[in-house]
Formats: sequence, C-alpha cells, structure tokens
Amino acid sequence: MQRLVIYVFSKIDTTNIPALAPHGICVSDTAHWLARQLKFYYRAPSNIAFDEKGFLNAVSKLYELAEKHLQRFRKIVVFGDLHGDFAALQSGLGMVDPAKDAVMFLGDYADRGSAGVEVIDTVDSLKRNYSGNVFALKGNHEDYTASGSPLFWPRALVDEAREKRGDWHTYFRDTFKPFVDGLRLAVIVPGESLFVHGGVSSKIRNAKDLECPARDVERDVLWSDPFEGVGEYPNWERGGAGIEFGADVSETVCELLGVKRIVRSHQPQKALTGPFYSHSNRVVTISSTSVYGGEPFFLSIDPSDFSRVQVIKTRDSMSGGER
Ligand SMILES: [Mn+2]
Repeated sequence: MQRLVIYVFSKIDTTNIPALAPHGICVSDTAHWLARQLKFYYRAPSNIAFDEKGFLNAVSKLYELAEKHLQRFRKIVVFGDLHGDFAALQSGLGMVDPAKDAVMFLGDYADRGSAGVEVIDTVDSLKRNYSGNVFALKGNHEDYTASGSPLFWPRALVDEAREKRGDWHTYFRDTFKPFVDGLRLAVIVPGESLFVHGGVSSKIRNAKDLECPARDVERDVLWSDPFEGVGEYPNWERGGAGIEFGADVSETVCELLGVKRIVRSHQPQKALTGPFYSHSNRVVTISSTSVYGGEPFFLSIDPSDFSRVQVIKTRDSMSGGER
C-alpha cells in the first residue's frame, strides 16, 4: 500500500530537510515541484545553494551534466586533491577560463599544505562568480560534525584558520560551513563518467542514492579506495572509514549508473606524476597537489569526445607563460 505524506513548511532550510530524507524525499525535487505548482518564490539563507534555474537545491548532492549542458563548454577541467597547495591551484587556474570551461574540483581543499584558507576562498569565489560552470565536490577533509569537529586526520585547517582568521568557530560558522554545505557529492556525465572524491560501494544502486545520500553512502563516496581484487571490505588503512572496493564493485556501479568510468582523487600519493589507473582503466585517480611530492596536474577533457583527455601539469603554466 502506498502512503501519501504531505509536509507543509513555512520555510525550507537545513534544519527541516533531514526530516524528509528517511522518507526518500529529495527536497530539491520537492522545491522544484513547489516552484512549478505555486510559482513559489523563496529568499535563500546564505548557506543554501540554488541551481541555474534559481530553484532550491540544498539536498541534491549529485550534479548531472547532460550532453546538452556540455555543449556550452570549451573543455572540462578536473582538479584532484589540492590539500592547501595554493601555488598549484593558481598556476592551474592560469590555464583555465571559468567563463568558457567547466571547472571541477574533487575535494580535499585544505590540510597538509599551508594555504587551505586561500584555496577555499578561491574555490568559493569561483563558485559564486561562475555558478553553473564550477562544480566543487566534497572530500573526506570536508567531513565535519555540525559543530565543527573534523572527522579525519591531519586537521591543519583548524590551526591555520585560527592563525589567519582569529577563531576557528567563527571561521567554521561564517565561512567554512556555508562552503561545505554548497559542495556536491558527485558529478555524473551520463554515458561517460562519474566524478567523486573517494569511490563507490555496493550501497549505490541508482542516481537517487547520490542525490539524497544516506550517511553510510556519503561516507563510502568520501572515504573509499579501489583495490585490485573482488568484493568490498572496510577500509582499515583509513581506520575503517569507507571501503576498499574491488573491480566487480566498480563495474556494477558503472553499469547501474550508465557510465564508463569513475574519476576520483583521494590518493594523491598514487598519482605523483600522472593519472593512476585501476580496474582495467575503469577507475582513474588524479592529484593536483605537491604535498606528497610529485608534480600536480589536472585533466582537460574534450566535452564532445571524452576519450580526448589531456593531462596538464600545473608547473607548465609557470614556464610556458600561458597565463
Ligand atoms: Mn581524501
């Protein structure tokens, strides 16, 4: 028997959204429906994201880039972990035009490197100035409790923000939490690629699981790593957070979501000089940070042909004078 539940809110904000999630209701869908039915206009609090059409998009954590959206981009640029490497970000952005290119970030903006605050400010202002062209994903280093306690290690951003901005809790409340609330969990280009920070697991059965992710799905996407084998196991190298997923898991999830590959970051140490391929090239690991040594790079993908991918080292912009 089906049950119809009607929720009436005087306002939609982040405090009542969680009430809908257990019922499988995606607030972005609800807000779209309301907007269409009622010509509903709603003034947003600063920490709630609106999509290109101006509709509330606080809960849809999946950004779908369909083919018709891709046409307007000259190229799709994908940055991996930055981890406070502001120099790599700046020199990479020197080769990118966010007015013409899609610019994607796979998360882990701070910690390890010394300039997480600057990296976050830069990505945040790119998102504001070029919304619709800039897609910033959440990494496990954006995995915090609601009150601002990090769920990972090392936690360099806390000290860095104290040093540069005076007080962690004020920085968290006014700057970092609104930034994290606006991050997506995944970008999907149907027929081509799924972009995430860490990985996938067998808990992902369809796109809905990424649009309104349960906490255990979110944790798997943020924290998981591929291994060359079959099955999935708790990721003990990361204290049991997320899973290690085998080739059968990535194959099944790619089939269910209708994509050919998974582009992720999360292990920059495996991609020191270029992309690292797992699961018969189905899983691609990239890195845009020098904090583990190596040469930071980003991907530049031809939106009309995803097999045309350039690997561009950020250092090239320093010597090549492309700025
Ligand atoms: Mn990571």
